[in-house]
Amino acid sequence: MDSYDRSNDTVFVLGADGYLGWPMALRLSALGYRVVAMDNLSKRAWRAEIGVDCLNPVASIKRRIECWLELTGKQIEWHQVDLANRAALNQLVASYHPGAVIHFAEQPSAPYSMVDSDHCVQTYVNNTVGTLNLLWALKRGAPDCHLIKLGSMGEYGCPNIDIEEGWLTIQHNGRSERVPFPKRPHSFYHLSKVADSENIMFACRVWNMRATDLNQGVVYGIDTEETRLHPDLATSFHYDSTFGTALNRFCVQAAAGSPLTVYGTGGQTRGYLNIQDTLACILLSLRHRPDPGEFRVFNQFTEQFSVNELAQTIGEARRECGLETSVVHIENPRIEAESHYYNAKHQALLDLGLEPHLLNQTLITSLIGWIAQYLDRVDLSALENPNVTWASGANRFWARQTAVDTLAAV
Ligand code: USQ
Repeated sequence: MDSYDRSNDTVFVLGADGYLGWPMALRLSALGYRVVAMDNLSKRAWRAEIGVDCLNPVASIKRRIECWLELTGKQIEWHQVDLANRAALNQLVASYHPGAVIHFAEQPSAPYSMVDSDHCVQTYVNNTVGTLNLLWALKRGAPDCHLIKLGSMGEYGCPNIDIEEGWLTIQHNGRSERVPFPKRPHSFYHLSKVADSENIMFACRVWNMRATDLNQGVVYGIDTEETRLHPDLATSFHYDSTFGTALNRFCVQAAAGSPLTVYGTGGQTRGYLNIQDTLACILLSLRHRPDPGEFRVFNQFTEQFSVNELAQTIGEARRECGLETSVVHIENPRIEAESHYYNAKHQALLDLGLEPHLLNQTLITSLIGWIAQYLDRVDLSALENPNVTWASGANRFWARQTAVDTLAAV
């Protein structure tokens, strides 16, 4: 691992219009990196497809960048590009020679990938082909570049043994080998991330590339130092059952006075982290590069909770404010273990200096306070039962699709 602090280097942020990509682009720009932001804006189209907007109004990417320039005098260079477009990608890599690429540009929702065969294939192609195109473009135009790829803790699934950080040493017939930790993911979305991990590992092995695969847990929160400077710099906050993640969604349900929708018995345990720690982890990875040929894996989360524990913590935070929250256990739309062993290691980023922002009642109360200002934008039906089930394989966003079609026709 070499230490790396060339903050005048060019860094690509792929998926820069998303929940995490946008705050990351701002943070890097604030620190003085030359930031080249790219996105194909597909998340905005998927949002229109499911028919539920973000909780907060989200400025266009052009307005976001303009607002950042007005406030700070700092420029973020912008390219609307799809990673499926190999020629465009090759050209961008060849002309900028990035020192690092941070790759968020994937379809991020497990339920979306389980809607039907069309959504599954779309997710798989978007994620894996995009990453393959990126690997080939880097091999050709910037072979020394550090690829930082957002993977997922869900790639591992819930094995009955401790989850290591990427690797496992096994003994077999008297011999020993260090192998990638076995993966048993929760959805086709997570499977697409497993395929990415394999492809990146292969590229490091055969082309001597350097990469960090960040197996990230469920991210929550909204505020970063930069996004709070102006409403047009805010990141997008999803609360629907397709793109909203558990804790963010529960906080909106609590703010709206709706019951927290625990799927099944609620023993499902996952790793969680604050959005501020996402930025910190990626910066630590950026500043401590792997060696050429090294495929490095970090488990990127700070705490683990069951869904029941999350609901309970939110209930306690509300009680502190004199408010009551109810919880409803609904039939689990996913096929996943609801009671299982879970102990995932997450030491590597702490060793690099991560100082976690842990979940507490003050944080939940402040998040709910932020949510409250947008309650008139909440689509209450999106807080209720999810409309994608793992078993069906023929789900549709029917109810809301009609509304979007009508809008499109106006
Ligand atoms: N869950 C509920 N009620 C809800 C929503 C979710 O009980 O209203 C449960 C789910 O069944 C699941 C757990 O909460 O057991 C987490 O679900 P989630 O929707 O918050 O997260 P998930 O689908 O796993 O995916 C999210 C992000 C994904 C990221 C992943 C990290 O969408 O991009 O990769 O978190 S991880 O969970 O570690 O795989």
